[in-house]
Amino acid sequence: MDPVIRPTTPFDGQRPGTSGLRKSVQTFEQPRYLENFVQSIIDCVQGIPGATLVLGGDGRYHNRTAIQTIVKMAAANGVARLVVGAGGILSTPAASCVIRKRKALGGIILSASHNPGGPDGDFGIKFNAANGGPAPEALTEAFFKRSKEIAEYRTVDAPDVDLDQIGERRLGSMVVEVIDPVADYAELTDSLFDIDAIRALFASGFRMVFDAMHAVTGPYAVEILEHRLGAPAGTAINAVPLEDFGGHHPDPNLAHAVDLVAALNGPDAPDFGAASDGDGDRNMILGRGVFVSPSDSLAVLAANATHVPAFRGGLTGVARSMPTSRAVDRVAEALGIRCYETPTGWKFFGTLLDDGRINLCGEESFGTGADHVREKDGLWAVLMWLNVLAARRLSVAELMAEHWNTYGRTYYGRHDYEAIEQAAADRLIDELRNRLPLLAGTSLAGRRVATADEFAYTDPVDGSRSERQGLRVSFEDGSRIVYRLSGTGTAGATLRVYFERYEPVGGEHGLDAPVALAELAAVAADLAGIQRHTGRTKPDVAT
Ligand code: VG1
Ligand code: CO
Repeated sequence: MDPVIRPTTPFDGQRPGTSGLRKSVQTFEQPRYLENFVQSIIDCVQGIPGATLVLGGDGRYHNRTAIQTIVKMAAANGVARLVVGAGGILSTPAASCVIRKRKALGGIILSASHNPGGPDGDFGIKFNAANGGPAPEALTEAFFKRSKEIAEYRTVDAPDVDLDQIGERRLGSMVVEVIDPVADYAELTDSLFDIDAIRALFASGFRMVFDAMHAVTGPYAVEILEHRLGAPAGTAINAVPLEDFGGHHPDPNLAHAVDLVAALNGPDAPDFGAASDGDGDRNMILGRGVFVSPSDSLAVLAANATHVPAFRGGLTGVARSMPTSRAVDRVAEALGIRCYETPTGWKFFGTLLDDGRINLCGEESFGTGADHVREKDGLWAVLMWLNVLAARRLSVAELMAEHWNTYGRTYYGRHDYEAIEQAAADRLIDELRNRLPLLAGTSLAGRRVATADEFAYTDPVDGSRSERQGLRVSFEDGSRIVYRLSGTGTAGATLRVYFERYEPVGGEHGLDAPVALAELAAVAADLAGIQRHTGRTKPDVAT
C-alpha cells in the first residue's frame, strides 16, 4: 500500500501549551488541521520509520475520527507497529505505562483532559516520549515551528481499521495491535500496593465512592477497585465513558464534582470519596465531611509513603510545581530529602524522575504521581490513599488532623478568571511584573512582603531554561500569592491566582479554607488590579 502525499498549508497557532495542543473541536474539525500537527510531530521525532508507537485517547467526541486519521498517517510514515487501546481508549497514565512497558519510541495521546467534550467542547493531542512522559519544551517548540512551514503530509488510502476487537491486524506493512486498555495498567498497579491490606479494608465494611465523571477512568476503576480489590459493585459511579461526559466538566474539584462532594457531606456518607478527570490523570480526595487539598494530599502521601510497598525503601526526593503549597516542603525537610520546585506542567518532573532524584511529585491542580509512569495518575493516587488508610487504620479526618498537628496547616485556594480578553490579561501581568521589584519590605493589609519575583527554572538534570513561569509574592508570615496565565485554555486567557496561608503547629487549624484565605484573596485581587483590568469582581471557579 503506497503512501499518498497530500499538499497542505500551515495553520496559525499550532503551539502546544502546558499539556499539548488543546483547541475547540471545531478547530480540530477543519480539513487538514489534525493532519498538519501529526505530520509535524512525525517530522520532528527522530526514528519514526520502523518504530513502535502507542496511540489512544480519553474517548471524547472526535476521538474515533482522529484515531483513524492518525493510524493511516502512521502507516504512511513507516511506523512498524502501532499499539492502540481498544475503542481508541487509553487513559493518560495507562498510555504512559504502555509506552514504557513496550519500550515504544513514544505515543500520541488524544485528550483535552478536564475540558468539556462534545461537538461544542474541546479536543487535544500530545506526544509523549520513550520515557512515557510529555515531550520536553524543546520538542514541542520544534513541533510548533514545523507546523508553520509544513507543505505536505503522508497518508494511505484505505478503509478504516477495526479498532474495537482486541488482536493484530495490518495496514500496509504496519502492524496495528489493538490491546485491552486496562490490562497493562492494572498489572502495574497490582505490583505497587499492599493489595491484601486494601482488600481487607473493603472486606471490613469500609465504604467508598469513586466518581469517574463519565470519563475514561470508569473501566479502570471497575476492574481495579471492584474486581481486584473487592469493593462492592457500584463503588465506581458514572463509570460508563461518554463522548460528552454527560454534558459536564470532567474536572474533579469542588466546583465540578458537586454530587460527590454532597454525598461525602450528607447523611450516611461513605468513609472515602474520590474522582478523576477526562483523561484519568487528576484526582480529588475526600473523607467523610473533609476535602483534602491536592497540596495537602501530596504532603500526607510523602509523610506516609513507607507504608506503601513501592516506597518501603523511602523517598529519594519529592517535587511540586511552583504554585503548589509548601506543605510538602515541610515533610521533605523533616525526612531530610530534597524538595524540587518546578514550573507548572508534568513535563518538568520527567527529568527528575528519570534521574532518580525524586520518586513522588504533585501539583495543586489535582495532580499527583510517582516514578511508576511519567504522567500524573488519578487512580494511582486513590490507591495510595487506600493503602495508607488501610495501614494506618485512621479516618481521613484523623489523618489530616495528625498531619497538621505534626507539620502545621497550610490553607490553600485558587481562583480562576476564565475567558478574559488576552490583551487585558497581558496588561495585568506586565503591570504587576513591573511592580514586583518595589514590593519587598512593604506591607499589604498588615502582612510584610518578604520577596516578590518572577519564577524561572533551570532544569538541574539537562540544564534547559524556562522563563516567565509565574509571579509570586511571599510574605514574612509564611503566606504567599502566585499569579500566572493558563496554558491549557481554549478561549481568550485564563488568569489563575493561587493563595496559601501557613498556620504552625498549635495555630488555628479548624477554619474553612475560603474563610481562612478571604483576606489574602482580597489583597491578591487588589494588588493585581483584577477588576480594573478585566472588569471581573469575582472568579469563575474557586477551588
Ligand atoms: C493546568 C494546571 C496544571 C496541569 C495542566 C494539565 O494547566 O494548572 O497544573 O499540569 O492543567 O493538566 P494551566 O496551564 O491551565 O494552569 V491535565 O489534567 O489537563 O493534562
Ligand atoms: Co487530565
